[in-house]
Amino acid sequence: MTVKFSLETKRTNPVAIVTGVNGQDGSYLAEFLLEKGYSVIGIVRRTSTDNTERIKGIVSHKHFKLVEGDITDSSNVNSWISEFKPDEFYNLAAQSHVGTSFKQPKLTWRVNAEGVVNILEAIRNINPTTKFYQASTSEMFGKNYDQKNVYLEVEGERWNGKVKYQDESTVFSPQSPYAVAKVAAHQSVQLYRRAFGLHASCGILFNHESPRRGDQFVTRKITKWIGEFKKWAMGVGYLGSTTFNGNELILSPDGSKFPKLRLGNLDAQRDWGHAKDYVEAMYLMLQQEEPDDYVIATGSTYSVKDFLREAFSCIGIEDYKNYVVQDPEFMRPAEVDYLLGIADKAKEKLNWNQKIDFKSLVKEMVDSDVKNAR
Ligand code: NAP
Ligand code: G4F
Repeated sequence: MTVKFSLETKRTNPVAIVTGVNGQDGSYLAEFLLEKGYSVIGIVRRTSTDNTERIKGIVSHKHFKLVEGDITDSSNVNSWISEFKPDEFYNLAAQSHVGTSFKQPKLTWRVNAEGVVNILEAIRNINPTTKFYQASTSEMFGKNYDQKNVYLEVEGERWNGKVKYQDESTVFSPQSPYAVAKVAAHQSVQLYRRAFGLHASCGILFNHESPRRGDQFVTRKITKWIGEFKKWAMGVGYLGSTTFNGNELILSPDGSKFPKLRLGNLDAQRDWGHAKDYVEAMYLMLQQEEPDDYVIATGSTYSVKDFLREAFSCIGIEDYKNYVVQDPEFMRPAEVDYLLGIADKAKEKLNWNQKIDFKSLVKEMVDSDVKNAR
């Protein structure tokens, strides 16, 4: 029996609006909140084809309601706040691809900056007790970092040196239209907190991934390619007897061809965590008495090359180099070279901790793409 969603539940359950609910983070957050007993209103944009793949497990949950909408339409945003009077509002909607933001800067600005002001205004004017979460990002740091001396003992050896890192006090230096818009949104949230007393917080989240990651982001692009490559190679039973030729892999002896993996900058370093861990931090921020901003990160950094090495090793290939081609199409006009976040504030104040490490994350993504390869 399907039980119809009803806001009667509001009397007993807290109500949360989640924008971008069909995105990677939105889908995990909605599941997390439903498990905590929330009623969740998930906002999706109208599209001509079904875009609810990531939330198929919850769409018919009795405390979940899917609402069509767009954060760039302020009348639309106002109507959600008036109708649902949410206790919490998680804004995860964004044009979230940094590379695309160089090609569509104005759209990125409208969604990632103006869209956030639409929500802040709606909360301020209609239901100022709604607590607000904004999805800020480590991209805001751009090329900037701080440095500190660290003393470590590694396998009995003492090591001391400087570590480059970003935390809540590192100065922003955005390197893309995406990051410029996110800084504007971040500072708008801080302003509405100071000026109007809103309970509005920003999570400065470093990169986080999962099998649900969009396939244009580098980690998923790699693991999806590996899944399809493995299927192709296994299909004719010759994994390991591939020859390398320009842009293609050729399987001997049947001669079938498969395009190599085309990537951009392989030297960029990222602090990669798991999305499931990170949505818990979003929730914790809104449970605090006082609103604030927090870095959420693992404290470790890996290059795209490191990710390639780890991911290819999951299917028994020790040297990825013959399988990858560098393509200028995927290089960015300006790059963020290095990210390593220190989440000490979140650990201390939110009691948040990362549970899934880099190796397990990569393995989970490769296994999932190998299993689901078409
Ligand atoms: P994602 O998978 O790309 O999800 C973004 C969602 O926003 C999608 O559901 C998209 O809908 C929706 N959206 C886009 N424009 C919209 C609009 N105008 N109105 C309403 N919805 C709109 O991104 P994600 O990885 O889950 O990230 C969630 C948020 O965290 C984003 O704000 C992102 O910028 C930020 N962030 C992500 C990371 C990360 O590493 N994942 C790190 C820091 C911050 P469609 O499906 O229709 O496109
Ligand atoms: O996976 P990416 O596209 O993620 P990026 O640019 O770091 O942005 C992601 O994380 C941010 C948090 O820091 C979020 F705010 C943002 O919404 C998004 O979720 O690229 C990672 C690195 C970059 O240096 C890029 O230049 O990988 C490099 N890269 C190399 N080849 C590539 C490719 N990136 C993509 N997308 N595709 C490539 O072929």
